[in-house]
Amino acid sequence: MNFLTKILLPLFTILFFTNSIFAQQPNILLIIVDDIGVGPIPNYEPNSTKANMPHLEAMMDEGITFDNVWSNPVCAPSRANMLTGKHGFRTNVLNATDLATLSQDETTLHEYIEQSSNGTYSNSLIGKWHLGGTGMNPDYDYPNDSGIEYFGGIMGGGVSDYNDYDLVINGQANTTTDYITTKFTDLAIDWINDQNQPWFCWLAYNAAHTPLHLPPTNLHTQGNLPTDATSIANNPLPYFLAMIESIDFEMGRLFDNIPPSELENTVIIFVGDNGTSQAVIELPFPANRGKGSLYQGGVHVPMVVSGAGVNRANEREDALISFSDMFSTMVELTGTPLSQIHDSYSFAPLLAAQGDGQRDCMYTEVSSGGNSDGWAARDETYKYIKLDNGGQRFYNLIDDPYETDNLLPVGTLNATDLAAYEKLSNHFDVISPVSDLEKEMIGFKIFPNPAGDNLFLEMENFEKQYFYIFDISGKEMKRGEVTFENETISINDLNAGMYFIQVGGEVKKFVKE
Ligand SMILES: [Ca+2]
Repeated sequence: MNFLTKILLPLFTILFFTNSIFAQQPNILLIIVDDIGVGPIPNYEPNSTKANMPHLEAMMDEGITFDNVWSNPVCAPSRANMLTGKHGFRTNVLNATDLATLSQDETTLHEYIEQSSNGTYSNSLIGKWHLGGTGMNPDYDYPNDSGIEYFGGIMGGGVSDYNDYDLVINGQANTTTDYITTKFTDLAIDWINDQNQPWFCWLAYNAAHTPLHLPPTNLHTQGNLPTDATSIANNPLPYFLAMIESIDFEMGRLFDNIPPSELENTVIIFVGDNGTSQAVIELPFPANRGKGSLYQGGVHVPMVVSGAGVNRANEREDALISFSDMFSTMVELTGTPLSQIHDSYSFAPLLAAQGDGQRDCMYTEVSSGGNSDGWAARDETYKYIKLDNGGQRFYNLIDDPYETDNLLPVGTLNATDLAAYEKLSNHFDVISPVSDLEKEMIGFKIFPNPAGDNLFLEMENFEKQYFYIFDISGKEMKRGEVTFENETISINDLNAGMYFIQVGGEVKKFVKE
């Protein structure tokens, strides 16, 4: 690095990430795919059968391919992690059943961006929701009531038929027979082209979740396969690959339908929500170590980032990235500095320039009621798994990336292995209490909620600072100094409705009655 870039690069980084006036506020397109681990994705180890993905490979050529991204083992907890920046044991979204409901008390990424950008950004969630409102008496407003401005998609974890399903658009459900991957793309194209301000689009394809099937012929390269259930069950892999290819085809159509100047100002993130499922995962991942498991086949997922502000063409990045890190990263990309919040550490600086990631350790968990339940932690080299049934596993992922050689029992570990074991096996105890750093970030409580004429603010770590109250459009309604640990804020001049209060880096939602 020469003298000039040494001086200019930090300056540029500061301007880019702290002052949105200097950066044209980029649009953000977050593409989430379902049940696709690293195996079938081009340019990832292992070298198993690959889907044909020219549009993703073009993203790889222009951007960064991440090698150490960890999701949760199943869908809903992964989505909750991204949407809140918190691990599942804090939000209680730990499995993928209808009970995996995200409380509306949580501040979602969409709400946070709406507020932190003062309403500059519009937002949408298109495709799979799977975080509440399903069950016997479905609540089709649940996504919108969770802070999503525009919702168009499916409420639950999947559909029984990709050509026949209930599509919900902003609270209205209608049976739809358009091929679902194409339909979600159409909704995204329409919504993006309707925006006249910076936008954040969360596009969650339901492919390649079961049921495995053959997509329309023009969307894939797997040929004219038989479509009866027996043929699919006997040889499921090409159907899985065809479904992945249909996503890539539709991604290409989406990019082609965003005006070039708009696309140039868009950050595009492609990420898998959990590992490949048992029916189609290939060796060296054993079948019982795919989706649902804490092994690498369940949680090691592909991520590629390209577009506006991504200055590292055709590079690979081995920083440890946890799904919760999406939250602060997305917020930083919209121009608000947020290096860390909850369990979320921003990797936005890595998009602009090479550097060290923020993490030396990461965590994942699942609680689906089976023998695979438990948690896992890893650092750059080692991985520890703690099963709820008491079982423990400990691997060196550099020497043994497919976890074939359990280094335990403890008595057989060498000194280096033992130090790592002690650190990782304590990881849950380290993160489960509120950390000191987090106390600074989650510095206050509010009550009652809903509130009447007064809102009471209780500071946990008192220091003199300002509070700000915004309405749902992001308009500042009130500000003042917090001078005591217990502050009473008069809100009798606010109309009834939903508001946000911000103190320091933390935002909470409340309702004025
Ligand atoms: Ca999934």
